[in-house]
Amino acid sequence: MNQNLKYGTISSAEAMELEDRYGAHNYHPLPVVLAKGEGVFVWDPEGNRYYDFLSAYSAVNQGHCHPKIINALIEQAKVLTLTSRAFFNNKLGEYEKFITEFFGYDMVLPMNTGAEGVETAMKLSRRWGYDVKGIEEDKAILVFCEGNFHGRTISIVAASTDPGCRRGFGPYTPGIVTVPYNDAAALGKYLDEHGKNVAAFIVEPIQGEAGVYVPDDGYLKACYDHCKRHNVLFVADEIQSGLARAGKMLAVDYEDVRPDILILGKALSGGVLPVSAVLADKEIMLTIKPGEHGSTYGGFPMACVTAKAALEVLRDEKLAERSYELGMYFREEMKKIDHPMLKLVRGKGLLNAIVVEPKDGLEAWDVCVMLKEKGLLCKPTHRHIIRLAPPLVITKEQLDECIDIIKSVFAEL
Ligand code: IF1
Repeated sequence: MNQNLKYGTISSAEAMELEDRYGAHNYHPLPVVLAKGEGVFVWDPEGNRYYDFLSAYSAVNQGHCHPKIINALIEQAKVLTLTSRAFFNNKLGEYEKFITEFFGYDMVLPMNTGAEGVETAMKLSRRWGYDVKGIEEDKAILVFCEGNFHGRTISIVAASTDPGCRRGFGPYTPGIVTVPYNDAAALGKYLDEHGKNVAAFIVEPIQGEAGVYVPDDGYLKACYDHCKRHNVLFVADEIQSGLARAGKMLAVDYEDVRPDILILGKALSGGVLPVSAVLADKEIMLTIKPGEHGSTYGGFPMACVTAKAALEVLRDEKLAERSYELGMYFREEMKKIDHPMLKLVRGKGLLNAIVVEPKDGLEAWDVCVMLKEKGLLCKPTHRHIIRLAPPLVITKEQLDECIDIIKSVFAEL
C-alpha cells in the first residue's frame, strides 16, 4: 500500500502509467488524477484538493456526487436497474411526464450519450422531412453551423468543420451541409435556394467546443424565423449550453425561441450516468414508429430516477439564476486582469472562456498547468482558449477564491 495515499489504492503516477499502457490514446489529459469529487471540489489520490473549473464539460452542473441524485440512484439500483424497452417499467412513464412538462413539449425520446441524442434528432428530422414535409426520398438535407461540435459518431463528424474531428473518418454521410455560425442571413440565403429539401437546421445556442462562442443577440430568433418561413425544423443542441449552465434553464431562453426539437444531455444526470433526451411535439415525434429507433439502455429505470432528481436540483436550488448572477460577476472580475496574454473573456452564465495570447513560449496549456499547481483545474480547447466552467453550486466566496487564483497566475506570467 503506497504510504502517501488518501483515496483509493493506487498513486497518481501509477494511474497515469496504467492509462498510458493499456488505454487508447484518444485524449491528452492534463497531468492530474482524480479520485474523489464532492460539490465544486475534486481530489487526487494523494489528497490534493482542486476546484473543478471544467465540470466534466458541463455535465456536473449540480456539483460532484450531489446527495439527492446519488441517493435516487442508489435506491433504484437496489430494486431494478434495466428492463430494456421490450417491456414497460414503472419509472419511465413518470419520468417522461415530468421532463415533458418541465420543458413544455408533448413527448420525449430517451437516449444515453449526447451523440445518440443528436443522431436521434437527425433521424427524427429526416423522417419528419419525408413523411410530413414531403421531401423526396433520400433528398433530405440537414444544415449545421461551421465550428460546430455535436459528438463523435461518423454522421455527426460528417457535419464537423474541424479537421481534428473529421480527418481520416471518411467517406462522410451525405445530405449534410454547413453555414457560417452567427450569420442568420447566410442561413436565410441557403434556405431561399434549397429550403424545399431541408429538413432541419441544427445549432448550438452557444458553441462550446469552438471556445464558448456566444452569437449576437437576435441570431437564434432570426434563424428560427428563416426556418419557419421554409417549413424547416429548428433543432437546438443544448447538451452543453442548457440545464442552467448559461444562466437560463436553456440558452435559447435568452431569445424566447422554442426549438421544434430540443436535445439535452450531460447535466441531465448531474454527471452520474450518460443520460440524453430528445423532446418534440407529437407531429414530429410520432413519425418514428415502434421498432424503428431505440437503444438497450435508453430510458432505463436508473436513468429515469437520476434525471428526475437532477432536474429537481436545478429547479429547487435555482441554479440558472445563480449561474446568471455569478457569471456576470465572474466576467467583470476577469476583465479587470490587465495582462498581454489575456486577450478576451466571453460567455454567458457560468459558461465562460478566456483567449490566451502565447508569450515567451508560454501558452494556454502552461496557464492550465500553473492553475492546477494552485488548485484549479481547467483545460484549453483549440489550443488558445481556456473554458472556465465551475459547477453551478459554487458559492460567491469560493468563486472569489478561484478568481484570486486566476489573477495570481497571470500576475506570475
Ligand atoms: C469529447 C468537446 C465539449 C457537446 C455538444 C453533443 C455532444 C457534446 C454541444 C456529444 C460533447 C464533450 C465530448 C467530449 C468533450 C466535450 C466537448 F470538447 F468535445 F467538444 F464539451 F465541448 N453536443 N461534448 O458539447 O455528447 O456524446 O459526449 O455525451 O468528445 O472529447 P457526448
